[in-house]
This record gives sequence, C-alpha cells and structure tokens, in this order.
Amino acid sequence: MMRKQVVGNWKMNGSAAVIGEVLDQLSVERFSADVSVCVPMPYLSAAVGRLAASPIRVGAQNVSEYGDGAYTGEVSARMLKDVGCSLAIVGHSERRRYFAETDAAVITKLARLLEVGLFGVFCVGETLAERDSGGAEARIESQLAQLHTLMARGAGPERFCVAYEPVWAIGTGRAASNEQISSMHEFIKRCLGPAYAVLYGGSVKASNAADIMALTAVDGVLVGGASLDAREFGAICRAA
Ligand code: G2H
Repeated sequence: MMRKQVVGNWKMNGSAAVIGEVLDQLSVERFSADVSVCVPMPYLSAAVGRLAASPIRVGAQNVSEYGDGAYTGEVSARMLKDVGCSLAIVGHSERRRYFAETDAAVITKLARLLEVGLFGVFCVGETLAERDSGGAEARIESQLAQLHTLMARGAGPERFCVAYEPVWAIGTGRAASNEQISSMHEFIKRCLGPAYAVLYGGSVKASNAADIMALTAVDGVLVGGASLDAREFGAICRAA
C-alpha cells in the first residue's frame, strides 16, 4: 500500500523564530507518512537546514512559469532545487484567485518543476457556485485536462500528485464531507489512472485527519492553518 502523504502549506505566515520552533519539534519525530512542509520562500534555506537530519522534505508554495532570466521578483524551479527543495505546490486556489493564475500557467509551472526533477503538488478545486450548480466534476476535469500532455511525455505518479481542495472548504473550518471527498477523489483517479496520488485539502485538522485519511481514495492531506502548530501538525502526521 502507498504511504500516505502529509503536506503542510504555511501560506504567508510564520517567521524565522516560528520556523525554528515548529521544525525543531517535528524533526525529532519519525512518522509512517511521507511528510513535507511548504514554507514561505525566504525561509526555504533555513527550513532545509533545520530538517537536514529528518526525512521531512521542504517545499515551496509556488514557482515561476519562466526559466531563469529577466523576470524581476520571480523564483525559478532551478533555484528551488538549488536551495534544497524537493517539491512545490502549483495552482493553489489562492494563487488562481488573487494572482489570476490560469489553468495554462499552472500546467507550465508543473512542467518547470518536472524539468528539474522536483515533485509537483497540483491543486484543483471547485467553487461553491460550481458545486451548487452541479458543475464540480466538469470544473475539476477541465483543470486536469492538460496533465495528459505531461503524462504522455512520461510524467508518472512518482513525479506529481493532485491535491483536491474545494474552494469553499479552504480556511473556513468546514471540511468537505467524507462522501464528497471520496466521490471526487474517485473521479480524479478515473480521469488520471489509479496510480496517481490524490490528496485532500481544506480545513484538515487533528480532529478530522484520521477519518479523512482512512478513506480508500485518499492518499494523504494538504494542510494549511493546522500545519503552523507543531503539536497539531504532528498529530495529523501520526493520524496517517
Ligand atoms: C487549503 C488548505 C491548505 P486550510 O488551502 O492548502 O488550507 O487547511 O487552512 O483550509
């Protein structure tokens, strides 16, 4: 059976002091899940150093769709690899919503990660309006569509996973129901093939993580707010 994956997404939170505290506490534990933490860009190197003796991997929350060059303010996939990152999240709904990232830009970002050998966490999710109108699966299918081009070029399940994050469940405290999660994860696996890992994200916390990860079609979780607290995040990692 595939090991569960637990990915922390700190979003634009934390400080050098918080990184030290949280990562030092996590680094002494050994989890049965594959655990990663995606910290803000300025703290990547420090996180890699703090976790040098730990199997916990460090990731970024975004990557440029461009290669190195005159793109002020951007961070390339090569740079992420250079500072010791193992993975990056692409297409998070907050990037799509606040920074107008399109499906085409997100797939290009994933391709950049794969080019340098970084693992991609490819986020998809529908809005409440899309779900209420019966269009949730169609929206997810359209977000997944261009993955097939990368898959045809050899991007197998060891290169990326999908994170299903219904927009209405993000940071709201209201996770999707187990039935909603199972049904959409099964749909994603039918679209891509059963070998691709599908993580759930959206108000995952210590109190619901075990139930969510017990679902057959759930290969792990992407955790936002609850990943900033070492005790809470540690409990989620142990629930896998
Ligand atoms: C969804 C999730 C992590 P939270 O964005 O990506 O955040 O757990 O705070 O809902």
